[in-house]
Amino acid sequence: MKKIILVQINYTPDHSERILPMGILCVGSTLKKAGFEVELININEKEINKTTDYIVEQDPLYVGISVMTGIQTQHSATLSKKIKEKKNIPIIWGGIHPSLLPEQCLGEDYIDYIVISEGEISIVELTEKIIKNETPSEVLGIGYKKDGKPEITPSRPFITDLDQYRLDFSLLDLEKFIFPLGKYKRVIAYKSSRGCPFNCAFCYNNIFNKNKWRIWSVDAVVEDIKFLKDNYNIDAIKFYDDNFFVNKNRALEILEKIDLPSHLEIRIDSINDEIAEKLKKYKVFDMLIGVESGSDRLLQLIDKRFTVDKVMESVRILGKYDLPAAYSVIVGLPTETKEEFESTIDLLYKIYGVHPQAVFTLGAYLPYPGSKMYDFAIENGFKPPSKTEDWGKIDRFRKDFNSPWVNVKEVWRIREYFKFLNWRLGPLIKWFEWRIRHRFFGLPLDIYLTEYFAGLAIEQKNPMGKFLRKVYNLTRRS
Ligand code: B12
Repeated sequence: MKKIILVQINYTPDHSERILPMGILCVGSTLKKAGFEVELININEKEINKTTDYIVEQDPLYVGISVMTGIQTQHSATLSKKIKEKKNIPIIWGGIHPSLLPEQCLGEDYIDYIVISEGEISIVELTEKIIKNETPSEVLGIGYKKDGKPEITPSRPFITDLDQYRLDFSLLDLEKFIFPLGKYKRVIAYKSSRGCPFNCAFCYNNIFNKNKWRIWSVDAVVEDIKFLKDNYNIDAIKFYDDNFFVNKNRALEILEKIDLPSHLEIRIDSINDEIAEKLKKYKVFDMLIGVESGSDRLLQLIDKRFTVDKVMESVRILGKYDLPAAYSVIVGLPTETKEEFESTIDLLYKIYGVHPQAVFTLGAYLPYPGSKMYDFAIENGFKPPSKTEDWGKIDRFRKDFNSPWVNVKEVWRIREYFKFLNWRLGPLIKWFEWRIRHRFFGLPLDIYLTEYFAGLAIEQKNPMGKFLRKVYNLTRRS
């Protein structure tokens, strides 16, 4: 029988090719368990041509591609088209993008089937139908074409016992997915749960996960991580759960039992003294926290269920325990006023004042299909692409993203200046602080220079890079 090839295309500029491709690993694991031969290919955008030739030569039963909305959509469309130009191999798209826009995806000539939401069971049933050359109309949670028209089957209930669906790490060369992060040298990505019970209006969760939080048991998680520690010498874990702290006791039990430093996401309103003390004790070395906005009206609009006062209360606690955190905000929300935009910059600067370990990330709001705020965004001027590959422009990495509500280039500059605050570049820091305080974001020559020299120092490519690294280490210590 022909083998199955599963592909995920990552993007070199953000080094995402080092993050474990969990989507194809999940579905690949169940396909293998069901007895199919399956090969996983994780490539970057520069390897599309080479991979097309390889796939055509292998002539698999089908190619399954994991697709997120953004630049990955565009690259996945390119790969699919190139394969189809050379050979009519069936192409299946799975992952978040086809789950949110099934009809638009099936409208493309180069996509034959889509799998919606959780893929583990649907892909096995669909594979059996493809082998028998039967119409997959009874397979839940998929889309196919009938006389060239999209047909979507009823949705599939979520897996109730995720422990029955464990990852088969042998499908990948894990060494390729171990990356350095901060002072840790061998970090790997991992997800211990799916979904989130909250309802943030910009997030994919309410449609993709229907606000249902599902988990692997503590024992299963601890066993996986012990395996990674014993066999791959992992020195830290980066949890990619949508919301790791939904059940506080479970989260803390995992952190205690894995006995490894970790990076995780947590809601700011979960922070109190008791939690902060435990996070410190269990060696949490970084956290991504969405504080989203400095305006209570906008926090309400996006249904965050906390206020700016609550944010500051928790930030003070994190500062007191000296816990590193990256605070993320969204600017350019529909209906945001100039004052509200300013209040978000003020909030970040205030956090910087009370939490010295803080890092900041600031992004323009990008409407994602399926999120609660999507229709509101369209009513307020957002024009969604009508072709699948055009979703490639809806990406934070593209400066040509055209937000109706904010100047994306200015947002990028502000983000850079906040990033430099954290780099502690000696006396230069005063200059960046001045820029932020006076909202002077024009003539950003300093950004290009700082990025250039920082690049040299990080890569330590030549004597200049090594010298800069030394200077940087000295200024950090002082
Ligand atoms: C890791 C991650 C990344 C990594 C990905 C790197 C990598 N090598 O995988 C990086 C850092 C690159 C990244 C970047 C971005 N990300 Co991201 N990311 C995630 C994160 C945290 C985990 C994704 C994951 O691996 N999930 C685990 C797998 C198992 O779940 P899954 O992909 O859903 O897979 C299941 C099904 O979808 C399906 N399936 C998946 N693939 C396939 C393939 C086939 C063939 C089949 C049949 C089924 C199938 O079966 C799987 C098992 O049930 C999610 C949030 C989350 N907690 O899930 C956000 C998330 C996917 N990212 C998101 C966003 C917005 C972005 C960015 C735009 C960030 C930004 N704000 O600018 C960029 C865009 C990059 C791009 N488009 O190329 C959104 C997605 C919105 C959307 N509509 O796609 C999410 C949901 C976060 C959020 N809450 O908003 N991200």
